[in-house]
Amino acid sequence: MKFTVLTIFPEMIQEFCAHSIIGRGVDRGLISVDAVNIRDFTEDKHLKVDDTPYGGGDGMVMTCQPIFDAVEQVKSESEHSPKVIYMSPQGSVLTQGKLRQLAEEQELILLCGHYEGIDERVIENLVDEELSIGDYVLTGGELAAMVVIDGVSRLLPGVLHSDNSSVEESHETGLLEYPQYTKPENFRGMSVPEVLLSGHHANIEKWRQEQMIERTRTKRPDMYQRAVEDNNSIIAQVNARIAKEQSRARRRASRKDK
Ligand code: 4G4
Repeated sequence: MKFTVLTIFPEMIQEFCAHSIIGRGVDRGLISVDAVNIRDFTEDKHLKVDDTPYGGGDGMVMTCQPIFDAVEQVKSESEHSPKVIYMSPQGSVLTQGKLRQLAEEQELILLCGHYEGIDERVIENLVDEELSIGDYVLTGGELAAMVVIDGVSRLLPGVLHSDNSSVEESHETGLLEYPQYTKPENFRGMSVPEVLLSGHHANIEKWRQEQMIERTRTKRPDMYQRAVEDNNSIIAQVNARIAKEQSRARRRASRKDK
């Protein structure tokens, strides 16, 4: 997967992509990230990339010329006719499903805005998709682009470890992940749930499923509601088990009565 990021702060992108799992993916040749400086394309003699808004108002707007030239140059050098994605608060909100969709592409151009945003003619004529990482405002699109690079990259084969289908869980199941613990068994008097130390795999699995449901219900009621409506298989499994245990308990109680 190749990401080309159009930005006035290429160092932010380069720095981010040199580290951790993304950095390793780059080193292994699984990801490539090209941070292109929009300012390198300006024809303005003072290297300006912004101007005052028509109609008046606060702040500055990024101008068409350097962005059109940058996008045209990047596209002309590519064999894959990459989609241009504009990171903006006006975009559709990013989801795990959208990341999975983007991970199918061979190359993406991520356009980062600053100031009050970009001249609308860029959005109308160059941008294929407007994406937001959430309903809040940032000073620039770079952090949002880094979120996309990170979220897409971890879905690519070989970036995390051998099989990333297993790491996809929480959003594949439509539920939150179960809690995790590691050594030591006792830290400042806080212990690890007994069942996890038992080695009883069926009970551990049961406990984890119950935790996923309970956590989702309390921490993300919106997500839980969706899961119930979608006949979530884990919820169905746990409910069936509870029903079975209850009917067994009732039979035991009625035997004692006789
Ligand atoms: C486009 C228009 C993305 C881009 C205006 C970018 C939040 C997100 C920007 C702006 C961004 C997001 C300067 C307000 C850059 N903020 N939620 N800022 N602003 O994905």
